[in-house]
Amino acid sequence: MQLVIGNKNYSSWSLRPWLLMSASGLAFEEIQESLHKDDITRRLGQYSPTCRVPVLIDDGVTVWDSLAICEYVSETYLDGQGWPSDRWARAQARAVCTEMHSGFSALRKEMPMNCRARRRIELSDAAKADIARIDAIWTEYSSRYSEHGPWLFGSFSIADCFFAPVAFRFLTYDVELSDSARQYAERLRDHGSMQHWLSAARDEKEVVAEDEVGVEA
Ligand SMILES: N[C@@H](CCC(=O)N[C@@H](CS)C(=O)NCC(=O)O)C(=O)O
Repeated sequence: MQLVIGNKNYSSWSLRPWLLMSASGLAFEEIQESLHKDDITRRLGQYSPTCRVPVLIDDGVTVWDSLAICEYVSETYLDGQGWPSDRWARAQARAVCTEMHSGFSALRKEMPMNCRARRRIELSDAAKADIARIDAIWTEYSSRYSEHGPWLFGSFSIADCFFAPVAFRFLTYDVELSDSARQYAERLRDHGSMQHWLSAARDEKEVVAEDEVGVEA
């Protein structure tokens, strides 16, 4: 099984399925493609019709899009354990993932993932509203399911993977959070697989200018 990803420092969508697969102990080969604009459509187009990463290649089948990959991996290799086992928790986990997948555009645009950097930026009201909503999600679910484990829905799930890039963003741009949301972000960043990703991101030398925003903090 191969997972095509972008630069670890910048590729927020790649981090999601990579984290699920890594945290679950699955064996897979990483193929890394630069997100530098040079020839990007051809390079990424070798793997997916969308010319985007991540892409999973398994047994001759190609799956593109981070959520579709996580669903496939959970169903094929984790006996469905990528999602919470309780039906209500599972529905809510899917709801927050799809909210993340299709929303938070101000946060995404103004705060590109840039794991190794520490920056100061001015945020729009829309980005502040996105942060407040994420804080509310992290606070609500990490407390509601706390007796089942330390993650958003108790056990580690796809929902944690979907918010993992945001945890890195909040560190990069030094975003202030409520105590419970900050504690959840710290737990996520301290996860062994997240630390592996971060250390590889720090070792990367390439700079993708579009994703470098703000002033050095
Ligand atoms: N909805 C897609 C988004 C994938 C995406 O936008 N990936 C970015 C990298 S993080 C990309 O491939 N960008 C290439 C480009 O913009 O040309 C997913 O969930 O996988």
